[in-house]
Order: sequence, then structure tokens, then C-alpha cells
Amino acid sequence: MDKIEFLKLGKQPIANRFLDQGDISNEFFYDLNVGLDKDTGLVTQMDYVDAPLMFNKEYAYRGSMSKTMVNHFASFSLSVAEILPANAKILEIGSNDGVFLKNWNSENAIAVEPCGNFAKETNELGYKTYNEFWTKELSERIVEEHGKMDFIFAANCICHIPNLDETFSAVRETLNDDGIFVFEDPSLARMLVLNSYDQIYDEHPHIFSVSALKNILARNDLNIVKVDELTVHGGSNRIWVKKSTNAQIDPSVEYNLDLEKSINILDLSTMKSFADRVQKSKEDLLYILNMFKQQGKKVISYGATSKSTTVFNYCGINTDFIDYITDTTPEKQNKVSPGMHIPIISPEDGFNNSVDYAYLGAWNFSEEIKKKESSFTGKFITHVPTVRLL
Ligand code: DWN
Repeated sequence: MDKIEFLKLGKQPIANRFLDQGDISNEFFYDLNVGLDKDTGLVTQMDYVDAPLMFNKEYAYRGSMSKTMVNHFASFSLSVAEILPANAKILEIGSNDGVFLKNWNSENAIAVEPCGNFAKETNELGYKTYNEFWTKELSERIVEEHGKMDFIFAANCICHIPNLDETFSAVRETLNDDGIFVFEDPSLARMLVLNSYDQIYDEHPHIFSVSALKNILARNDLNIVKVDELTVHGGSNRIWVKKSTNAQIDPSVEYNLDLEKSINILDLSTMKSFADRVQKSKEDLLYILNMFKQQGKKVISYGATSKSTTVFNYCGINTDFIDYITDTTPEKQNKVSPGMHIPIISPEDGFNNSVDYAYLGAWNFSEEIKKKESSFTGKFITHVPTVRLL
């Protein structure tokens, strides 16, 4: 790839590696620099972190920790089941803790999941789960063992894979001629509008525009036939793909390509002005956190997210500013956050009305959280789309 760098997010740790105090001294850091691929317009990191450093048997992120996501995959599964043949063969790439898979019959649905802890869980639930990374070699083995698939799904997974050409060509070879491939990932257009630069961390080597994806899919003989704009994860696109060149194309494809053209999504100048806004967001966030510190306020963070790893390490936000983070995920509790080493505790132990301000690490679930925490007398802080109190 011929990339031009436009954004530097500083030294960053592994975003989902929550540490015991004893592991702090040998923590891995890398330079998080982001660029634009001249050939395809793909927004992508300048260098990629080795996948096994991020995705392994200690992976901490559980998709099922949010009701929003559980409901999201349940309703999507219902609507897909209506358009698939009975007993359609389903493959999920990147099945995490089974939050999508559990909506399907284990006789027809198989999965690929490189994180050993989660592959074990879904295998135990009866879903054949290959505990491997998605590669051409694995896809050939799957076709040999199960035949070709009617539906291949990947949520918040394809943008995690550096080599998109191998990924897409392997999907193509695994899909039936009239099969459907659907994947959903954060949308570059939404990231630009929301200034949500925290969508970028080690696990997200790319942030997708429909325009760049069209270019990369086309050179792998795949066509985008529909785009659904989703609100989840701070604004995602669900991309529907088919092999057939005469498949019917939904107007949503042209609509999204036009929309992206109108904001010059493939241009370096667009990315450079985004980089300026990212710098401003950092200054504004540090300004209010410094102010609360001087006022002696109690400030915590809500949700130990990958996104907040980027924000805290880019801005240098540590325990001088944030007392602790609360998170519902058992695997994250009683550990410290990556890089800045802020303690993480359960909401039962740490979220109460002694807190003056709670930074929303999980701003993408702000509606769910505000509803759940309606008796909170303090205020939430967000940096999306600008630094402000909610
Ligand atoms: O692609 C990815 C996305 C989908 O998920 C990953 N590579 C990793 C992960 O990113 P994230 O950590 O930024 O995701 P979330 O879904 O924003 O994380 C929410 C976190 O907040 C979870 O650790 C659970 C926690 N949480 C909480 O403590 N209370 C969430 C809710 C809704 C709550 O009420």
C-alpha cells in the first residue's frame, strides 16, 4: 500500500489488555499513526500491531455486556432468517462470546474466533468454532468440511484484519454463488462528523468508507449490493455483498457513495482537517479535567473501553485526573487500564452519588447508560462530537 500519514495518536498500548499491577513494567507500546492509501482511499494505520498480541485467550471484550448489542443482533438475525432458505448454512467470522451466533441453530451455524477463551465458550454451547484467524487456508478447510455457505457474517471484525484482499477473496471462495456476505464496522463518515478519533486503536487497523470498500471489494470480484446505516458503536455501516455481477443494487449504495463524495472522504485535505479537530478535542478535554481537578471534584470514567485507551493515552489522562474506571465486565475488574494504569472496579463498588463527573468511555451507549443511571446526581462528560457535559 502506498500510504500518506495524516494523524499521529502517540505511543499506545494494547487497547484491550487490562493489566495486573505486576504486569505494568513489561507493557508493550507502539506508535499509533494513521494514513490514507493513495490507491483505494482506505484510511489505515501506517504499521499494524501483530494480531496474536491483541487477539488471544485473554481477550477481554464481551459483546454481550450491552443490552443494545444483544438486541441489535437478535433483531438482525430475525430479519435475515426471513430471506434465507430453510436450514441455510451460516458462518460467522469473529464470533466473540456468541452474541450473534446464539440466535441461530447450532446445527447450521459455525464460527471462526481467534480468541481462545471465547472459542471455547461457543464450542461448549455446541457451535463448531475454529479457534483460528480467518485465512485463505482456513477457508479452504471449512469448505472441505462443511461445503459452501449461504450466509457469511462478521460484526466489528473485518476492520480488525490488516490483509483485506486475502480476507475478501477467502470469503468469495467460501460463499455459494447466490450467497450473501454481510459485515458491519464503524463508519469513517460518522467518525469524521462526530470527531470520534477514539475509534482508532490497535484493533482497528482500518476505518471504512463505503467508497474505499467498493474499490477493494471490486478487485476481489465482490459487489456491494446494499448499505444499512446503523447507530451502534457510534455509527456503523452494514455492508451487504454478493458475488454475482447482475445482482440487484439497492439505492442505499449510490446514496452513501454520493454522501461520502459530498464530504470529500477520499481526499487527504479532509483527513488533515480531521487531524486538526482531534488536536483541539485533546486540548478541550484536558482543559475541563484540569479545571475539575483544581476544584477538587471527584472524576471517574464509565466503561473501560478500547476507545478510552486511545483517548487517555493520546491526552495523557491518568490517575491525576481520573480516580478510577467502572466497568461491568468481570475480566476487566480489579485490573488497571492499558498504558495509563487507572484502576478498574465494578459499577456496584464505584458508581454512586459521591461522583461529581463521569467521563463516558462508552459514549456509544450513552442512551442505555443514562437510562440505567437515571438517579445519578453528577454529570457525564463526553468528547463526542465536542467536549461537553451531558
Ligand atoms: O470492535 C470492537 C468493538 C465493537 O468493541 C472491539 N475491537 C473492541 C470493543 O471496543 P470498545 O471496548 O470500545 O467497545 P464498547 O462496546 O464501547 O465497550 C463498552 C464497555 O463498557 C464494555 O467493557 C462494557 C462496559 N459497559 C459498562 O460498564 N456499563 C457498557 C455498558 C453499556 C454499561 O452500562
